[in-house]
Amino acid sequence: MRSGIVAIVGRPNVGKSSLLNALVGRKVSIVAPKPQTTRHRIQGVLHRPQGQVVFVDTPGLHRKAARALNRYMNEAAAGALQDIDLALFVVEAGRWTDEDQAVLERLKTATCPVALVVNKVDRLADKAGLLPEIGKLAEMHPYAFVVPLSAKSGDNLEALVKELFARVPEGPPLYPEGQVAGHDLSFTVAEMVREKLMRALAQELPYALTVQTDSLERSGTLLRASATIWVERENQKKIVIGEDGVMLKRVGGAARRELEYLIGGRVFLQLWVKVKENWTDDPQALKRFGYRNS
Ligand SMILES: Nc1nc2c(ncn2[C@@H]2O[C@H](COP(=O)(O)OP(=O)(O)OP(=O)(O)O)[C@@H](O)[C@H]2O)c(=O)[nH]1
Ligand SMILES: [Mg+2]
Repeated sequence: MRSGIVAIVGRPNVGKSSLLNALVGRKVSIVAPKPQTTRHRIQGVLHRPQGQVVFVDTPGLHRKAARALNRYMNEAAAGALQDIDLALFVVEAGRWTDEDQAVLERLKTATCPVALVVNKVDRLADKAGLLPEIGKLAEMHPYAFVVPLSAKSGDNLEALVKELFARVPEGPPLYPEGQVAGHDLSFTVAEMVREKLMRALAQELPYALTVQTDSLERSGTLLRASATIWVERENQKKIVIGEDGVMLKRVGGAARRELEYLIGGRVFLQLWVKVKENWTDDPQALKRFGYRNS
């Protein structure tokens, strides 16, 4: 049996979480079109007859980290590079930015081998440019291997899985058979609500909120959950609730439906909105809301 730990790193929005979900075959990490969606290290497990790969999805490494929440996210991502077998550096096909360069500089100091994943190849209008692009990217660092793929369509995903199992060491499984996510249902509920908020709310508001599950109660196939959406100001609370509660209903409905699909049972979800001023830059509040590195 083979087993190993593989961290998925890169700048925000390149498709790290999408890749994790595609690899493990289930949504264990939330995905949104906006950058800085993932805020924690998220583990997902790929089970195959030949062994197990534990992936660690990470927040996108970013440079303008003025607030304590952003510093936490960057630390969470950088901290994932320790004690692992391989780092997957994810970039977007046809797009190399200064932020990608900054991630590469950081990876050059890592002690683990680094492989390059060129994601979103489905978006390329001109596929003929891909091969020369890969050639150029491959020259930038002695990567363990380079795989172009699409996390969205699944194109070439198996090539990556094959490379991974060729590199992870022999060892006992790290997770019990059948367990795909490293976190519990309480975290899933909070993240699902946050994903729907990220998708429903415009501009900056998603960055000013966090979600905490307050209670979970399972009876048979029914799950009763209650969660609080924390924002920084009263006017943000108004927007999250919406006129006549329309926004909150929409977000709650979307989260409930996906949770029902996930657990294969009925979900009763109650949402509250509260204000904690300036929480994104308040170390005490961050800890209280579960943003703890160590
Ligand atoms: N066309 C296309 N879109 C993709 C692909 N992979 C991811 N996306 C989209 O890219 C956006 C960002 O995806 P995420 O998986 O959330 O990206 P991320 O790197 O985890 O982002 P952060 O958590 O913010 O760092 C979403 O809109 C995805 O649907 C892909 O292979 N092809
Ligand atoms: Mg992500």
